Amino acid sequence: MASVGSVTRVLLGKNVLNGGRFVAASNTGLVKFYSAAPAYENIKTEVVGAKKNVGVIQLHRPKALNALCKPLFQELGQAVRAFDADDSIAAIVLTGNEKAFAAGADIKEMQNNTFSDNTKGGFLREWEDVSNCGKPIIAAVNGFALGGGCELAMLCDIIYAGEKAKFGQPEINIGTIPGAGGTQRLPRYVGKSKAMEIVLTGNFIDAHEAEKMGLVSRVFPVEKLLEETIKLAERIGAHSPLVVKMAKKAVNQAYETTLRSGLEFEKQVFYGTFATEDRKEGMTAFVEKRPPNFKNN
Ligand code: CO8
Repeated sequence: MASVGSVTRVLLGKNVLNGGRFVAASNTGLVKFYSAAPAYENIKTEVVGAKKNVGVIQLHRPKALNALCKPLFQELGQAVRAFDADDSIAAIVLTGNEKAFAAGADIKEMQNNTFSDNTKGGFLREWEDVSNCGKPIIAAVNGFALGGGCELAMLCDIIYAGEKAKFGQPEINIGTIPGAGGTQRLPRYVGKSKAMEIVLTGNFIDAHEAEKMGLVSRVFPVEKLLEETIKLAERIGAHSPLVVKMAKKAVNQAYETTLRSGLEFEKQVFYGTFATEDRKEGMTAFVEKRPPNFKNN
């Protein structure tokens, strides 16, 4: 897979990523400069796209195949919250590298944990930051997405995969079970029989199988994945950010409730769009045969 930096070179003509800080790109004028951006150690962040409205987060512990240690998750949560709060960001892309999206929770870190450590300390509580994000998050998965890595991809709203991606819930091999949604989200994506097979055997599935099962929405050549995912984020970013958030909430409700109450929720959110300026602008623009000018209002 092309790195975040090389895709940025393609998109912006210059690599500006510098250890998690945005550095001034003197003659592009295209890159946002965060003077107080935190210096992350386990992730990299970058703002890309023609409108500088896509936040990219790259998991960056390559030697450990992006194993999801606590400091990584704390940084990931911080970066997601920052992009979520930034009005100029329309959508977030979460990616890893060619070998691994993430090979799971950090086994070395949790090896000696006890039940009471996990319970008292709320082990990996930081994971909730990703699912609490109001903006769309798209996972661009190349290489291994295993255990917590597969669960992290499933926390995202859309999964795109490179053709060499491998998904799995291999926790059973190390005497435990998935703990961040693998037994709950996976059956909702792929159905009970396939989810059982994946969880009980620990077998990996490849990108094309994952697409056939509905876990992944599209598969791309490895080197095209990040570029295509950023394009998708930009496509979403052309719409009203407010209405995108409402749509995301409504779709997510389908996973939380019965059909009857989900339909009621949807209707209320649909009615709610009529309280927005952006709904008015969207329909007016359609009638006037011009592109809409959404204001996030
Ligand atoms: N944790 C820690 N280190 C890891 C992990 C991991 N999950 N995966 C890989 N590594 C490290 C290896 O130890 C190795 O380090 P070193 O060079 O220091 O020995 C390095 O990454 C490279 O790995 P390999 O040499 O093993 O690479 P291979 O290409 O031979 O194999 C595999 C790649 C198949 C991905 C293999 O590394 C593997 O099986 N990894 C473990 C996969 C796994 O079991 N994942 C599930 C972990 S448990 C989990 O995710 C539970 C989540 C629950 C969340 C709960 C929230 C509340």
